[in-house]
Amino acid sequence: MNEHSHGRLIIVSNRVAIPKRRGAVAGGLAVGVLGALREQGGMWFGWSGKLTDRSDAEPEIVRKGNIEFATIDLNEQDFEHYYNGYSNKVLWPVCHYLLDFLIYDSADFDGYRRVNQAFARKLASLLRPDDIIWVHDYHLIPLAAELRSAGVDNPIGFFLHVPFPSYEAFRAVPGHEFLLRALTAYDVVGFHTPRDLKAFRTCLEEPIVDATFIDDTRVRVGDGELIADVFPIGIDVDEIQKLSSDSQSMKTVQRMVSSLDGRQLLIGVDRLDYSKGLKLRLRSYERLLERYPNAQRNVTFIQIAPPTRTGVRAYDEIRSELEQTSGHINGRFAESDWVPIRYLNKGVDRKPLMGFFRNADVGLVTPVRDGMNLVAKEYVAAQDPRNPGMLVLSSLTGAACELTDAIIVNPYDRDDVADGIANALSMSLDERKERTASMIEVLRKNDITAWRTRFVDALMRKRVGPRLDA
Ligand code: ADQ
Repeated sequence: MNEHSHGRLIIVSNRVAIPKRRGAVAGGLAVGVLGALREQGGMWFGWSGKLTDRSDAEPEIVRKGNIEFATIDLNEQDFEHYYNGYSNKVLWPVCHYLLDFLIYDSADFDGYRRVNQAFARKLASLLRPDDIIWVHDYHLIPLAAELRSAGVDNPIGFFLHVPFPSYEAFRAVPGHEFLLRALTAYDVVGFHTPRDLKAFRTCLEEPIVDATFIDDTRVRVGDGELIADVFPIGIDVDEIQKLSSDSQSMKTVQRMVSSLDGRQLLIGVDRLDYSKGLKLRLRSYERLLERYPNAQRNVTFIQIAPPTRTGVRAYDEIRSELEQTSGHINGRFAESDWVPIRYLNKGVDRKPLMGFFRNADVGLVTPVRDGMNLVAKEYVAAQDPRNPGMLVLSSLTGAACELTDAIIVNPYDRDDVADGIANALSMSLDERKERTASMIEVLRKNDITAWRTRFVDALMRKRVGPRLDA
């Protein structure tokens, strides 16, 4: 615990994940944030997941242990514009450098601003003077500016879970000047990797905001000061190791293993999202079967990808594309006693999932762009240290900045990925052990506690710094 840890930690994110039962599937953000709140105590504020035709609903507050969950319902139209619209059809694709997926409507931008204003208004009434506020992700960029206009003077930090695009991509966003100015209303702005921070600096150099760099992480903005720094998100290594070894006695895990019939297993686990490079991954696997005929009959690829953001057209399309591609590959290579791809269009609970990871000879993590990618980290942590599998990791993920001992591949190059998989499948036990041990060391150093402690400490320093002297 750090020296300034009095006062509540207020987490704000689009969606609040109230834990219902143990082992339920959670997104990357939820896993990280719950860990932070349990340690520090405080409140998690955001959308309830429910839609309403009203727009004046009061927050509903539920307490569980040392955490209060304060949720608001969103007006159906607002949600469509703010979430499906500006957040996921503009910001998500641009942050992932996938500009072809950008679909803009000015009504979406209006909705995005409206929902941020509503979040600020409703949150402001729940705040106490010694709270520190930590805002998460691209849905809520304008929140600090809105809170400041509502008179909130507390330290406010922002963490971006997706990549930050360099100015050449960012300027394609209608409203990017507004977003950039809004980002400078925070006290601390955090990214996963040095590359994201560098990209953010390319935006601050533009004459949109009046920003001067004092050093690597401190930026003077007008007469205030902003910290922009790197805080790589991590995992709870011990928790994953325990889940993964405990899961070996589970029926689901044992049935999966015995169904392999001694074949080597490749595993991919992602939300069904075009940034995850799933179609290219299937094509790379097809290339493996072509180039390394020995792999035929001797490997099984399980891809687990539950649908998300249904109702956004690009997401519905990718779903049917993947069904087609996996069907095509299975049709081309399957035998009466072997199917090359098992494609599961649903989520799996956390414990058996870690058990699947432990039994997989190769973890395939090949997004065309990813802020961090926690699956890569979980896969490595879940391995049996006596006989670990190997991670094949896209160079375009944040995780590749840290897990340099994985087999790093370019997800756009199917030959490179196929060779990477073949290399992983045939790697000696000594080399696998050595690489895994050094990756585990990195995972422990930058674990989930380090992530939240470093961010919260940076934010706390703002409270004891100039703000109190003023
Ligand atoms: P996501 O894009 O959701 O997160 P990721 O980092 O891989 O991606 O986190 C996903 C989490 O959900 C992991 O804990 C994983 O185990 C779980 N999960 C994913 N698919 C699953 C499935 N099919 N079944 C069960 N569980 C599944 C965003 C950013 C990332 C960033 C995180 C955290 O896009 O780049 O790493 O936030 O900052």
